[in-house]
Amino acid sequence: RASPTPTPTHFSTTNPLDSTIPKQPFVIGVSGGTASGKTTVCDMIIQQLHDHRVVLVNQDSFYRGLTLDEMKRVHEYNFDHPDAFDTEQLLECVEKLKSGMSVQVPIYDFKTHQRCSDSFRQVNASDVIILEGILVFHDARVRNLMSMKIFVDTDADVRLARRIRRDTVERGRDINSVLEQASISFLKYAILPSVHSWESMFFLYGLRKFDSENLTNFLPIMQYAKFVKPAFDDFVLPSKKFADVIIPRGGDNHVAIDLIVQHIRTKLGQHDLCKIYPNVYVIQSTFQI
Ligand code: UZR
Ligand code: MG
Repeated sequence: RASPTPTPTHFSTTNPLDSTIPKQPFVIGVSGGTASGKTTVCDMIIQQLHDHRVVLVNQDSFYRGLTLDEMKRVHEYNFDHPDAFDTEQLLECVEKLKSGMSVQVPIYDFKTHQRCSDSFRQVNASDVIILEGILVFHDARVRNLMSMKIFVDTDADVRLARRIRRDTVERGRDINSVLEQASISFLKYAILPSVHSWESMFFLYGLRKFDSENLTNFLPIMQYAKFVKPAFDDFVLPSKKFADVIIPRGGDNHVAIDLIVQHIRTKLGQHDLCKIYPNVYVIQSTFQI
């Protein structure tokens, strides 16, 4: 899958300051519950590290495409379980990036639940690799490739509200009426704990008709109650203990992001002395003789 790339210069011995230590990209893992603000945090880090080459790899890209049978029963498919991802492929991809190779990352379509069969996203070797996703801390082998692990910690009700909005915008589901009818705290405390089946959900909403239109409207909430929330409790939250840094309030926490960026800069400066890329060594001013 990886394209044949020339041996990266960071393994070359032409660096006058340091010819022995092979330089490796700085791999950052960013985890947290759905709609916690992972992508926002990553974007902010990338923006602030503008003078380094940074690439973002999403765990989402490694969702397995659904089979025909799974597609027929898509409302019963658990997208929040570790098995929903091709972790072997993700591991191989991050290992290659870490060793300075460029890779082809699959493209996953959230609307069709399929992978794009004929195109990939080319991700080039870089100074910093950010790996983002709900379960990037789950597999120890993936975790061990990370130089820094960040957990974005945002309240569940805030995440649910964002998640419903995002589902509406991205998948054209008419859930606004639901949000107008029921406040988020009502959903959290009254509805979600008592939802055990589609029928009880409809009963709680005073809906007698179990028709396809209602089904579409309630799919994001049903998925949240049945799979997203339990999987968060079972897999995402326990992986928080592996984090080096926990960011409360996600992208709103500018102080935390500033601190993280400073740390990355220090680390890159410390053990690299020079920037890994571009292919010509740039001696940083502080080390110039
Ligand atoms: P983030 N997901 C989908 O909704 N459809 C898919 O085809 C694949 C995944 C959702 C998944 C999970 N849950 O909670 C979320 N469902 O994507 C993870 N249901 O993405 O971290 O950006 O929220
Ligand atoms: Mg995301």
